[in-house]
Amino acid sequence: MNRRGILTGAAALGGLAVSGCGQAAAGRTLTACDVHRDGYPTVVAVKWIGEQLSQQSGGRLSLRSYPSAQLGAEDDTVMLAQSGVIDICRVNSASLNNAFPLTQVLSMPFVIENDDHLHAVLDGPVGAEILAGFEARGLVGLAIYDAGGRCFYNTSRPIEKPGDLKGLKIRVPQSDVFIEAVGAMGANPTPLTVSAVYSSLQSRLIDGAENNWPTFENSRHVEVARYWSNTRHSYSPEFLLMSKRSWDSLAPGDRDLIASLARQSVPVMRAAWRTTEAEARTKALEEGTTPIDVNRALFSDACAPVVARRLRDPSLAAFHARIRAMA
Ligand code: BDP
Repeated sequence: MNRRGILTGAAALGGLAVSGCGQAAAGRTLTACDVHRDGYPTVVAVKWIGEQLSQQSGGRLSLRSYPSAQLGAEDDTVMLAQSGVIDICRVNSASLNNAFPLTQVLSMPFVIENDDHLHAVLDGPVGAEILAGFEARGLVGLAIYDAGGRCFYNTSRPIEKPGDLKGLKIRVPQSDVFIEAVGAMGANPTPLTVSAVYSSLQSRLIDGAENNWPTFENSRHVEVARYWSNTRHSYSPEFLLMSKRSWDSLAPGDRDLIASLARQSVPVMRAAWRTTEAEARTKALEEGTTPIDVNRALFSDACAPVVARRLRDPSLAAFHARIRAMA
């Protein structure tokens, strides 16, 4: 992690903790962070949890949300949560892939077919087992949220088949799964934080990226990258994680309340997601995005060898088989 980033985030929270001391008798304020701006469905869902938490605890517990990457990039905030500096972080599965291998199965290319398939997987035992896996590593898995299907977009030309990506520098999250998959589909994968994508597209450091409609439109990548290819190559979902240290410091009844609110926030998030995704798509098309239909099977075939290599890990293979059986 960037040391300056840790210090800035920790200093901001240190200030909060000091002011929080004065409120000790009044209650406890949990910190929650997100890289997306206020109004994005993940931020909406976590704020909903906060409102319910204040109400249902009679003001003893509350939640303060830090959107727009104020507390750092996603992998940094995961470490801050593990060490108890941040209480709750919302991050994409991609930023967990390297450190928490089980999450790879949800980020892999072409493992999930569509939203219904994603929901069946996340709402069933697979989702629960993956969430439970964080406990041994200083975190508590609270919920998994939608992130839609990720697609390629670029500044240069229509991408219809994997070969068209050849020579293009495509930004990917800092995840080996994404680096391998995007490379297998023909592009030069370029790992960067999501906050760096807009300026990197503008300066032509990269030719494109891959993400969902809301990130493309909300983060204004739409202004620079005109060609959108409907690959939906990954449904890499969002994780809501709590610091195990914070969790352990709460009374059992308060833990149950947070766990239950996190579960109830899933339909809240999905409702916001459906509207936001549709609106983002409409706005992007109005702003001049050229949508390109693709044959998904060609992209999936290109990824097959890298998926097969990952599935040499028997625990990943077992999860992958269960997920595919639900497709
Ligand atoms: C978005 C996720 C966000 C990730 C971003 C990325 O919501 O958490 O940071 O993708 O590509 O879809 O890094």
